[in-house]
Amino acid sequence: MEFYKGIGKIKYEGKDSKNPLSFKFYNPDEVIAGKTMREHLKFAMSYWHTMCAEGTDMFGVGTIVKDYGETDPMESAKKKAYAAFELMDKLSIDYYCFHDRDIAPEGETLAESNARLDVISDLLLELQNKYNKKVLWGTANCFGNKRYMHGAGTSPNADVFAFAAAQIKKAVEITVKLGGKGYVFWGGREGYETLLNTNMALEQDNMARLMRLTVDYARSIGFDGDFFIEPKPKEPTKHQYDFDTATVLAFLRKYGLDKDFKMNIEANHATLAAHTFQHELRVARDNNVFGSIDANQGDMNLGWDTDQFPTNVYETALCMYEVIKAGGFVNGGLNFDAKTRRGSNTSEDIFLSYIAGMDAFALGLRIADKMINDGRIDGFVAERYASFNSGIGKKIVDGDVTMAELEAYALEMGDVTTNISGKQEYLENVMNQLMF
Ligand code: XUL
Ligand code: CO
Repeated sequence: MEFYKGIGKIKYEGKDSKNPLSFKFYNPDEVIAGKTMREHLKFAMSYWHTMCAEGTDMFGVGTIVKDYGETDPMESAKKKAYAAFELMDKLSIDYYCFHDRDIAPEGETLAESNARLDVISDLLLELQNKYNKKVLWGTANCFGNKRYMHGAGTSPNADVFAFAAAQIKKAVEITVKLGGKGYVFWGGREGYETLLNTNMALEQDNMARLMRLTVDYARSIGFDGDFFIEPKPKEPTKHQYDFDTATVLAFLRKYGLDKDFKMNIEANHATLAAHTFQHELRVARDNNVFGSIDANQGDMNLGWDTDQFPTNVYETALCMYEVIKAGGFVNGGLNFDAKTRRGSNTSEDIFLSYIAGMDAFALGLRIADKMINDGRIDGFVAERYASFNSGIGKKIVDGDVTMAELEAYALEMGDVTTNISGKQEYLENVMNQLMF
């Protein structure tokens, strides 16, 4: 059965093509800086948005039906799996990401939910082999069900903690079964609405306990991939504990979890935290915890997570610059945690959206490679800090100087006489020259 009728395999046709169902910039097998674009970008489909989300919002029902012609939820889940692989095949997307409840609907009991996951994961494994596709990462949806109204790992209710642990245990098992090399913790409702009813210290200690239990269990069943933590400052809770990369790093280090976790940086989460996407990537790279990316973009006029498909090439270029500088993806990749607008409600729109996102990142990769080969930006930064390569600067860096020696040096100088320009506008113009 074909789900996306009338849409064939999307091909690279180059930048002058007017065919909407073609790639203009993403040429999977083209080699850039020693690797194919496919290897650099490691695109992944998000199961929840693409296969499940029907365009509902706070004010209205869905605008696109995704039951795939079935009324029984398990039959619909099976069709969803077939449709997912047809879509990935047609778009040349090699990976997918899922929450447990995206692939198999929750049952009346945990045992029933687990049995459903067993059935669907058998089918997914069969389809992965048939189409040569892989899981990028798996995760557990510990936020949708009403039992998680006060959080999961940070719930004040120990029964909820236990239930979440059981759900995560199974999600890890399914991820391992499907060969996933990543497991994500996004703090669904791990945060608070008001401190008047919250024991923040206990909640954070408990979250760390849940993460430690998960890591130890996953390693015991042979998971050798990365755990990713996905920062977000707010939404759904007023204050999410995993506010941004710097906050998460402090948390991981406090609880001794920093060896097992890397970051999954989402563009729209960065901007919600009043950071740029590049800032979050840079903090991760500088601290050796860059792992994976949830590729999307927000709307700067709105204060929430709009999860739009990324089309801003300035952002994708600076993102891919950070990715290349970080040494590229290892177990991570570019997961399109993005959805079509509610008004873009056809299957064709889903394809057009992925094409837009993939082309934007392909352009980003091409430009990042140009930035690095051009060398002006890197050269400028190196030169800007050259005072630390010799003399007093080198002594500071080497830890080879005392406060008294620095004072003697400053007294001798009398005052600082030179400070070179930061040339921001010049560098922004270099970016434009490289981009256009
Ligand atoms: C929510 C979000 C999640 C995670 C996975 O903002 O980004 O979809 O990526 O749970
Ligand atoms: Co995300």
